Amino acid sequence: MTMQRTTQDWQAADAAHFLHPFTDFQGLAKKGARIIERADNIYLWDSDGHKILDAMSGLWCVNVGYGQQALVDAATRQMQQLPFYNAFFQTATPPAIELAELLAEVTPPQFQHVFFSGSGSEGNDTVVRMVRRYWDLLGQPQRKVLISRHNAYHGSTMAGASLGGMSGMHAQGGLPIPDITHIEQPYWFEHGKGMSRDEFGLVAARWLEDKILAVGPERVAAFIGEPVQGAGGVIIPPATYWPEIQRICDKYGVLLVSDEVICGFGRTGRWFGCETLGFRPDLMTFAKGVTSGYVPLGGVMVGDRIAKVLVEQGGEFNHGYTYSGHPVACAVALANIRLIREQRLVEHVHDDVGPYLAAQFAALRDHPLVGDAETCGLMGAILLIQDKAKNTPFPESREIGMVCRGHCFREGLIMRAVGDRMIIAPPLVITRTQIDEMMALIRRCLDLTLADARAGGWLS
Ligand code: PXG
Repeated sequence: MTMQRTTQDWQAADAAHFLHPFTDFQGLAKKGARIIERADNIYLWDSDGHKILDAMSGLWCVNVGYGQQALVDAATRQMQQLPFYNAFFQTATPPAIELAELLAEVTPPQFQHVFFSGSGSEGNDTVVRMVRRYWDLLGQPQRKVLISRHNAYHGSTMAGASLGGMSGMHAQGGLPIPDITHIEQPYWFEHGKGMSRDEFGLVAARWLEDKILAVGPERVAAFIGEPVQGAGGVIIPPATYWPEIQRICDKYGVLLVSDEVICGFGRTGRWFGCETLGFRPDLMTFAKGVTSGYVPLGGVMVGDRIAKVLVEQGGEFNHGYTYSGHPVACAVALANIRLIREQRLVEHVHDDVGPYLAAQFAALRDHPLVGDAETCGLMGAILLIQDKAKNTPFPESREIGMVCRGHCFREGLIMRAVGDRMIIAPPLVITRTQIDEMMALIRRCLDLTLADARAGGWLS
């Protein structure tokens, strides 16, 4: 029998041994980690018994919510029958084959093939290897350059972090790796002053054309982007942006890669973000929502243009992971995707809770701290602003987002802060009543933050 440990016991053991991702180790050791012990539906409970509404779906992944027995049963059955076998040496397992088949069904029609990885970062490493291999096979080995965007997030491996546009990540580890370059993000609030959103969308997309011409079109292999940037702060591009990106990629023969790690599996109100934002990628990275995070799984959907070359001209592709097509992960993904279908969760987001959340967010714009509030499906961002009339942001040193996030934690709500943007991405199973509950918490936390700002004289 294990001894019941207190929160302090957990925190001490955690500080002594566990190096957390993206964490100031010493700072956390002083403060003590928050220990999450159990979950159900859209709620978490910490080790002190506090109930918390998880408006971030774990880390953008628990699309079907917590406690779905069908996923647990699928994992249990598969672990009993065959917990592991690899897919390397001309072998395969039934769950991996069935999942490949089902993914071909739910993804856009150009996708009939999948390459499995264990995570989104690994998936993006596969993307880099695969697009360069594709151009090698076509006799254009000089096409090595991948273009991405500032403030993008594509993972934390060497290739993932290089594709990402987070300068703090590049600074640690000598990144980006060669032949990866970035353009500015399509963030209207920051870069689109004086333009309508639609005008700005075209301007931002044409930064890609400028970059292709600067690099030399014969050297550009691919462009990669998240349909809506997630970790960067839920940056929703203007409707004109992605169709123009598509046109430019087509014009120069550049491959188009959609990183669907967050946007995939219903998050935006369609199965994949590229369907909502209106473009037709050649490759799609996925992870997170494919299993609703119950077990790790990622991969890359490979469009027909590339699959044909890899299959017919390929020879051996010297790339793969021990857990490519892990049978337990694939069994859970199958149960998860079937559940999304049976419960019509994509339609639920598209027709019901997505529009409902959009209306609630629009109403937040009246709040004195809110400069903008926007959503795409079940992703949302609230921009906190110092002076609404003059559109002045808070000084960075104020860390207004962190102040608001502190209130959220205390009030029992998980809402993330990315700079001055407060972001949410709740589980797709959320109901209208639960959205009302979440919005009441959000308003309360905004009011508490406003009270701090007034008391501190931060409003100018
Ligand atoms: N692409 C995108 C678009 C992501 O959001 C990855 C790739 C990497 O996936 P893995 O499975 O390797 O983590 C992600 C991951 C945040 C946050 O702070 C977001 C992610 C991961 C960690 C933190 O919002 N997204």
